[in-house]
Amino acid sequence: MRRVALMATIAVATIALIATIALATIALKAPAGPTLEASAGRPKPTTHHITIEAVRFQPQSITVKVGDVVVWANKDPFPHTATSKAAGFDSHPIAPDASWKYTATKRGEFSYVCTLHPTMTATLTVE
Ligand SMILES: [Cu+2]
Repeated sequence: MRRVALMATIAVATIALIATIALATIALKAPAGPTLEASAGRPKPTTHHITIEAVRFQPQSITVKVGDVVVWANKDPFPHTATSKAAGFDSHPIAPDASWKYTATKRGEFSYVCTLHPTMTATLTVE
């Protein structure tokens, strides 16, 4: 009889151990869910396109969010720049048919010009 009781105790202990391992495995896998949700909740950066054509920036005024990307594409047959008047950004000359990409990291309203054609003005607002 004692032997049977011992066998039963071992069986119960084994089942308890297996259950503990199974629960620990589930618990270890659990953090994957909340991590994915957190990255999905973050807003995705948007890319905004500005065309430089006929010695003009189009659109003249644009508002973007911090982290967004702004791309200036030069469609004229000569170079242009997109240079903020205050400290912010400077494309340096963008060749014909080339483009320049800027990630808007700084908040504010940036008036900018083409340093090669100072009558070309526009505004980039980063909020
Ligand atoms: Cu220009």
